[in-house]
Amino acid sequence: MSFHSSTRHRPMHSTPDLFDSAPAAREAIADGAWLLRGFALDQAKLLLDAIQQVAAQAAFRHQVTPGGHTMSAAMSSCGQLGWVTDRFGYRYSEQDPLTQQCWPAMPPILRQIAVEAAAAAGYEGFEPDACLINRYETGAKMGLHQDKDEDDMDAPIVSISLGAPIRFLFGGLARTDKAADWKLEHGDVVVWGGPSRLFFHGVAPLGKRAEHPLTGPVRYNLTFRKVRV
Ligand SMILES: O=C(O)CCC(=O)C(=O)O
Repeated sequence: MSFHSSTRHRPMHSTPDLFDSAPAAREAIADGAWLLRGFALDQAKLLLDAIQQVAAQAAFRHQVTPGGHTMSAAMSSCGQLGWVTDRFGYRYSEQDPLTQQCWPAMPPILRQIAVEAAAAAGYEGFEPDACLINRYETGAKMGLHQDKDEDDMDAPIVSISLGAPIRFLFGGLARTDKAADWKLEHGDVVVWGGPSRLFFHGVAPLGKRAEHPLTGPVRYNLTFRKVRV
C-alpha cells in the first residue's frame, strides 16, 4: 500500500468528484494511514450508548497538561489502561485518578469495531488495551501532537468519529510538516500505523454550527491504542 496509489486522496477543500457515489472505500491519507468513510455508521448508535455507559463510571473531565493548560476536550477512558495527564506528565494509568478504581472494561462493541477497522486498513490482529474517549463541545480542539506514550509502536491507532463533524489535521513526522485537512463525519474511522504511526495530528476547533441529530452540537471521538507490548 502506498500513498501514491490509485486510492483517492480528497482533502476537504477539493470539489466532489464522480467517485463520491461509489461505495465506501478506504482512502489513503498518508503512507500507512487510511480514512474509512462511514465504516462505523451501522453501529454508531450502539457506540454512543456504550460511551454513556463508560461515562457513568468514569466521568468526562478536562485534564490539565504538565504545562498547566486545561484541555478543551473532555476525556474519559475504558479498557485496561486510560490516558491521563496532570502536572506530573502524560502517561497511561490502570486506575482512574478521579475514583482510584480501574477504568471500565472496554465494551465488546467498541473493541469489535476497532479490530475490524484495523483489519480493513491492513492491520490484522489489532488488540487494543486502551480506548481514550474525547468529547468536543463548540470551540473545543486538539492541537497537533504525536501519540507516543504507548510502548507498542507496531500497532496502529484506530480513531472513530461520532456526532458533529470536525476538521481533522494530519501532518508528518515533524510538527512543522504541512498538515492536510480532512472533514470527519459521524461514523468515519481513521487508522494510521507503520510509517505514519508517529505522524502529528489533531482537530480544528469544533465549529459553532457543527451538529448531528444524535448528539446535538457535540462530537465524540474514540481512539483505540495498544499500549503494552
Ligand atoms: O478527536 C480526534 O479526532 C483526534 C483525537 C486525538 O488526536 C487523540 O486522542 O490523540
